Amino acid sequence: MIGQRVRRREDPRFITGHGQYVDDLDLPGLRHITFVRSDWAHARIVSIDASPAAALDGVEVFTAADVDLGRMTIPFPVPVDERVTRPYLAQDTVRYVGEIVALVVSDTREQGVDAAELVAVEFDPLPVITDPREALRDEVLLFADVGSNVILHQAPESPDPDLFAACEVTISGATTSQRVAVAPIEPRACAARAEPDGTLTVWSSTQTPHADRDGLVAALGLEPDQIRLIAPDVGGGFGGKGLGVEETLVTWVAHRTGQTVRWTETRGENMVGMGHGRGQSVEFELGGDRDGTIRALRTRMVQEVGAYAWVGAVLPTLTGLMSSGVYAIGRIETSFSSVVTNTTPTGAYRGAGRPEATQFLERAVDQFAAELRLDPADVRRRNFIARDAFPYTTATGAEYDCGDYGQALALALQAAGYEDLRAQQAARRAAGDQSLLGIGMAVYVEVTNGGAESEFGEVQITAAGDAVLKTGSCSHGQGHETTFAQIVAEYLGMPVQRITVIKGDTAQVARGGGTYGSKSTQIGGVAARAAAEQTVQIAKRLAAEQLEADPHDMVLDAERGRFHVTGAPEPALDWTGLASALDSAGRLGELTAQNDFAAPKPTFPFGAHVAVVEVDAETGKVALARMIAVDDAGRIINPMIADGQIHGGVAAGIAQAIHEEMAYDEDGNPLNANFLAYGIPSASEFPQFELVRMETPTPVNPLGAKGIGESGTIGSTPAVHNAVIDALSHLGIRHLDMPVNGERVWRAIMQATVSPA
Ligand code: MCN
Repeated sequence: MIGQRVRRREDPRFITGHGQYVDDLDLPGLRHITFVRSDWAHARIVSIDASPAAALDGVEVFTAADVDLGRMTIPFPVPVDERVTRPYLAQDTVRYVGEIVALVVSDTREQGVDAAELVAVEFDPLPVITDPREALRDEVLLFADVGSNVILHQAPESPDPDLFAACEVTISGATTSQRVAVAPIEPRACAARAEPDGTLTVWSSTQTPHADRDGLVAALGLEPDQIRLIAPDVGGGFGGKGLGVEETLVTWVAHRTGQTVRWTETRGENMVGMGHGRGQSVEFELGGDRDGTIRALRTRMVQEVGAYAWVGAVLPTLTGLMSSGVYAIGRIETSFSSVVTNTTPTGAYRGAGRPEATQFLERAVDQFAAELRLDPADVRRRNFIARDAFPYTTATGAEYDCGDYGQALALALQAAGYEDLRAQQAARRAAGDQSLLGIGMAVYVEVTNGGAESEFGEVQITAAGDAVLKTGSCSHGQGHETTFAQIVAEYLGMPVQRITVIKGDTAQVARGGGTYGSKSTQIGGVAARAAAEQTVQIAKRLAAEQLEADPHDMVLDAERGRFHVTGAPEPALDWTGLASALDSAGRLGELTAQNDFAAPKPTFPFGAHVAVVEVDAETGKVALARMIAVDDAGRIINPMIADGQIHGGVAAGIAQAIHEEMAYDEDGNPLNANFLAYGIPSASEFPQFELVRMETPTPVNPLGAKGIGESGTIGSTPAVHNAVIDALSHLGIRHLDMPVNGERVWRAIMQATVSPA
């Protein structure tokens, strides 16, 4: 089963409208929660008058004064001053448009919207700061008592003033990985019900049910068995779904009032309320020899945190770790400052910290090649970490497991027809063609299961001889109901159809880390495999009892799912027969196994992306003509699903390069917090992606699998970015910010100093 293109088993449910999302749940006595959010980016709250709203029939209003929750904790330890963490409801100051000021409980959603409009908040505006580089100057402070907007800073203890002393050529430049919206098609939603026995049932559109349950019990001062948290179908998370202030407040209301309540985000609310992605700028210096050998790199990163410390604050640590990319660079110094501004807090978004590294490094390598007048592919090849150098530790301390970066680039360039494309480019330039051809490449390595976490899996055989897998991973679009069933099927010797995958319910799955960091297959999948193997061992012993044979002689014929003595296919017992015999004897419970797989290390997927663009010299419009992607995630469980993951990731990466940006005006008003103004692309904006298979199994886990969920996002952005600048390189253009399209490109062409001739 492993390696087969099995169709996603979950899709018939989704495409026929039978998915069950939080907002679909039919909950008796349900009341609705509406949040009153600030439309000021920075202001003192002078007063809140909730009485007109509370006068409406059945409406209750809660403000900070009513809620005894303290401050929201970040899901993992982040060394920041507690004063920069977020209060659940704004207390005396709001610090971004979208911050929650009050919450309304009502019988209907419509009444909630009306009531929210009646909550009268008097604001006294304060100076606003939205630009992180200006925020660095600390002229306008978000937290006066803290005294600085820089909430986290890391730099080498003793920076080397001679880092580039041995370099013949040193270039410097900058990239900005602009702020983007996570924009899952199902916005966030949470429902909570107070049960008669005093416990709570919570349904949440989340990636991490067990961690959310733990966060909720900590916030409410309860015990783990007092909250059951269920993630039903989840319509995309992309790194951004987990326990936030809203889910905690919804649960608090149910706990406090004994009611059943639900909140479902609107799109406009999602665009300002859900943590934004990226928001990092990098200044770099890269030096080396005239032949293209890279010797030293220095980066200074500025990370936008938004108004309160959240996951975004620590993303530069991952960027720093991955700064060497696929290259053997002898000396690297990185530093970063994470700064608060009057904007939505930033958090994880597909790639989370690693795309930023590839984005600056692949620009820097192109710039270095341009300076030396060398082919960018040649410069890359000269500097790759050799395929026989693994395991390899970079100058930043990342321990790469395995890779073959030269082969990935070779496959991508071959599929693209690189030499031919360069010839076409030269011909168009010579002919003065208005459609400028650009070829961009990016070779990347990223880290998945970066925290070397563990995961839980449990296999149970049912009375009918089918299997149930309970996994701590929490698929929210990735197709685990198919791929994890394939893994279990492989080791049980059972058809995929006979395996049910249960996830996302703390009452049914003993423990779990959830799904993020593209870690599920390499830990959850491995735990599932181990639990299946253990179940087979138990089954051999139990089948031997039934067949009156020596357990050491028993084998499983995995093709047919039957147990028999080695070398003697009859008598045999299949799963159905064994389960039925054990069930009759009241011993079915023995046919089960649990496993916690603790990964010894992270894994490092890699690949090469090539983009071909056409830029209209008169308008600056960028059209992506071709996108070639080689993504190596070790051994692939299901190539069809892996391809789908690459498609989604590549689409998101291209979108950042040429379409998307969350923009604010100088007063901190979001300018495009809806799908009319925000450039979220649809399939019609993309060419057919050209995927090339490459599999280098990792030695880190017995499946040989690395993560694939984020890879597409990582190589594609700089490949497209490089392609657009490559199209304009003959005009002397060496730098353009993303999203690189339209007016920005047109202006650069207008201001270009080099004539095409
Ligand atoms: N897979 C495989 N062979 C491999 C690796 C993975 O067949 N060597 C399959 C897996 O079994 C799984 C899928 O590909 O069905 C993704 O697996 P994996 O790379 O292990 O990643 P996770 O399941 O942990 O998913 C997380 C990752 C992340 S971090 C983001 S963000 C993201 C992504 O997945 N968000 C997504 N893909 C998404 N896809 C959808 N539809 N929706 C999201 O929100």
